[in-house]
Amino acid sequence: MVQKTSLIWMDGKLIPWEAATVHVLSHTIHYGMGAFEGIRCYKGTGGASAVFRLEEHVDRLFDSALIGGFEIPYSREEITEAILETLRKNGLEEAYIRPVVFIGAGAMGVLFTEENPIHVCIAVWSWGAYLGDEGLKKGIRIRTSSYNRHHVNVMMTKAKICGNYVNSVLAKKEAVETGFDEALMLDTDGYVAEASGENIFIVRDGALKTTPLTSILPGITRASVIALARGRGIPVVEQRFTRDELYTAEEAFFTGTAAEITPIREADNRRIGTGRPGPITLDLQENFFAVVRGENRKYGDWLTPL
Ligand code: PPE
Repeated sequence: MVQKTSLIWMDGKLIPWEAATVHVLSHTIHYGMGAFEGIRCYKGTGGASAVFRLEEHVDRLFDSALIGGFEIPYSREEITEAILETLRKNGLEEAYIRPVVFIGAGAMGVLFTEENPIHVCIAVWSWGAYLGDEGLKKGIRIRTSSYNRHHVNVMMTKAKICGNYVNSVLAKKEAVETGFDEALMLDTDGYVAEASGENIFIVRDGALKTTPLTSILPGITRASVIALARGRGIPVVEQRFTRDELYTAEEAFFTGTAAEITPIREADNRRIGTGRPGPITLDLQENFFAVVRGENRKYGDWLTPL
């Protein structure tokens, strides 16, 4: 169960956790139009906490709203400040941050109108390793989902729209119920797309390969890993690949705010590489955690101090 904190920011003010409730006729509950973000705040090695790539996450939230065709009734600066205030007032040094913008009660029917207010909430909580401590350390087992990832003209895949996640819920549930840790989702042409809540990388001949920004969410961790790898002299290509190319890869891993960098040790019951996190995955993991904890000045501008 999610660990309760004392306060949630709702429509401009911090209110008690229990008071952050919504009306059952909120449009988003029925039809799924809304947008959210997932952001992490880490405690730095020096003791001070900082939010990782806050500006990029706030920008993506506004992009999602623009794509969805609704307007966030606050500025980027106000949302940024609200996130920092919610963290400070809850006294969390490390947290997962969940801003959600949703369409409230008013008009019913698919079409929302000016009668439906746009609400914004920001909750924070402690969230450890998304796929378990052991998964983060030793790698996870994944299966190809029977569900495809969205076609680009069925859902707006560049947006983190609430309803897009019905597809993720179906895939994740199927994967877990059949004994796997996570679902690998193919695009509608049959190429590897992403996971239910993560982007994917494979390693071949010492180089990284990741899905191009076609039908996938443009992950901020993905972009960070590409920059980190290139900074360490590891070549990266953004190119479609098939599931058999994943099977024969030397290494593979998922990236995401929640999942961070999680190694994949097995796909569809086939061992990847040695079946243990490989050297490139471990190197990137180590460097990623050094960056988020403020140990690498080169990427200091990715951190917003609390
Ligand atoms: N693809 C999808 C579909 C996705 O949901 C995420 C984040 C990513 C890729 C990686 O994006 P980024 O976080 O910017 O690197 N998934 C979020 C929600 C997870 C959840 O279960 O809730 C997250 O990691 O916060």
